[in-house]
Amino acid sequence: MIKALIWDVDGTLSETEETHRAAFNAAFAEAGLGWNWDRATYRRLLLVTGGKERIAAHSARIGPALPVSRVTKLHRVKTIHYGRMIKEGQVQLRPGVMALIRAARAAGLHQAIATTTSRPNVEALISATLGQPADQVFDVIAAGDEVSAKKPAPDVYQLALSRLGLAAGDCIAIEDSLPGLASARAAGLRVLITPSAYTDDGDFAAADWVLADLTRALPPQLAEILAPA
Ligand code: XBP
Ligand code: MG
Repeated sequence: MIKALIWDVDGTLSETEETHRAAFNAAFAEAGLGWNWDRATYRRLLLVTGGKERIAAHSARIGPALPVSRVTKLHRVKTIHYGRMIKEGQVQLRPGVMALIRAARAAGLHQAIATTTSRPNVEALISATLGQPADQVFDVIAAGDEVSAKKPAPDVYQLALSRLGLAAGDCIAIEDSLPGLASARAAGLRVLITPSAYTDDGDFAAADWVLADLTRALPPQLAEILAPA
């Protein structure tokens, strides 16, 4: 019996990674680092989950590795740029997302978020795209800055499940990436994948369902619950 949907954020609710990439580059320019991540570089770097971890991995690869304090400061500046860009209206929800959020709510399903990004970024995105505070749209929010191990570790999905008070078998995860798929599977959830601009080359054979986007026919188990009574 499906009792909840657990939503990934970046790439799933919205194509936000282009805005993250612009925010990273704005922080690097402000710091006079001379780094500029183009799309091909960023696609590769997205295999490292977490913005701080991504900056650290890049600096270690090109050397010299930046000290943790410098990485943390860069990421803090990046997050300020990201929030500003989102508030300026740079992104909207992916097709079918708002309709599914509403239909699931109407059908009495709980809705949660399980994301690698930080809580402030979730707040900025939901208020900019849905015009409401995130905790009025989602019953539970589990963010990357609340767990010690980010996706593909199961921690953030386990945190969402414990806050929902539900078993993994009662929930479906909606994701866009291989780290997200691995994380949700490791937490015991069934996974619906909607590949995004930066993950469209992924091998999602391990997913329970793969849809181009949420305007396509939903899995029957979900569609029948959402069908109007
Ligand atoms: C995707 C991520 C995040 C974002 C950048 O998160 O891996 O790191 O790329 O956000 P999701 P931060 O699990 O929602 O797909 O810089 O805040 O990490
Ligand atoms: Mg994602």
